[in-house]
Amino acid sequence: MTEQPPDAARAERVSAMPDGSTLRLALVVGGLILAVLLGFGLGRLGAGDAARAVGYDSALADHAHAPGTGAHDHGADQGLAAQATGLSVSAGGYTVVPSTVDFAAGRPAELRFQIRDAQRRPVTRFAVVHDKPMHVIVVRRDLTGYQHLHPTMAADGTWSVPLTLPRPGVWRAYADFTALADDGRQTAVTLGTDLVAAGDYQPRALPAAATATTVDGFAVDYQGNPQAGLSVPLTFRIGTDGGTAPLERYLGAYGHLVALREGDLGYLHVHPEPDLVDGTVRFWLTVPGSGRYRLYLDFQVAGVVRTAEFTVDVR
Ligand SMILES: [Cu+2]
Repeated sequence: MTEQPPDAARAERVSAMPDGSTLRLALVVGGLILAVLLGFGLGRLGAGDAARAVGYDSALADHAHAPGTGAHDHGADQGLAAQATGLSVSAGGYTVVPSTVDFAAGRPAELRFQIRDAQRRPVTRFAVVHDKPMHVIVVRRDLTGYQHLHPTMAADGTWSVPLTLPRPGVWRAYADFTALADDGRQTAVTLGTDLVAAGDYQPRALPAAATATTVDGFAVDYQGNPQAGLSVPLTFRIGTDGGTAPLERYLGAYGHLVALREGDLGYLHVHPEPDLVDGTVRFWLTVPGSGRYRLYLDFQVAGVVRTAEFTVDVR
């Protein structure tokens, strides 16, 4: 006996009944009503919702960029960009599997992990995005101790990078990558896993919101007003000796900006413009909702990368 799809089997049973024609009519009418209701429901979804509902992978696929291009053009996927990531060890069919999550505070160690696919196989093919196939961000639960690392991959797909967690506490490590599937499909994912440094955790309060700060003698400030659900430009100026510091490209762009959300450490992608604007570096940031966020701007001057941090209060 050949297998039939459930619908065909049901239709056959129905037509075998004495008053099959009446039932068939009822089924056809019911199906029409269902189709109308479904169409109505889909029509009510916003553009971003529709992209999430149907085209998640394809919408993300254009997130990968050729080596060194740095810039992003994401006019069409701001619904996606508005979602915080890095909240889960699994997303998009990929899972981060750390070798160990236990670290001794202040002692140099190594962070090692694999990315596994839905069949639990280690992933070994990644697209180069911002000059690197893998970006790792590490930060403590209170949003202090930010580190931006680039691990190297062994042939078996194990990534490793030296890591010191300087103070006790629970830390979050984010793996930000674009996986290449066998069929060439690209999936941009940020996965998050907690790391632990046992000891006396003394959390620090998040600094008050400010648009200016100083790091190693560089005065860094930004203009722009982040708003929930909107892609908003943030323009950073790095000042030195009364002028604008000569920024150098770092990882294919004049700056790298990461935004993390207070409360759940949600990770936001931020997209830089490729060129300086009057000596400033501009990003487009979409925050998914009100709340406080910590911004981390990596910039390079005279071959040295520094990080400027800001608290943003989005109402
Ligand atoms: Cu990176």
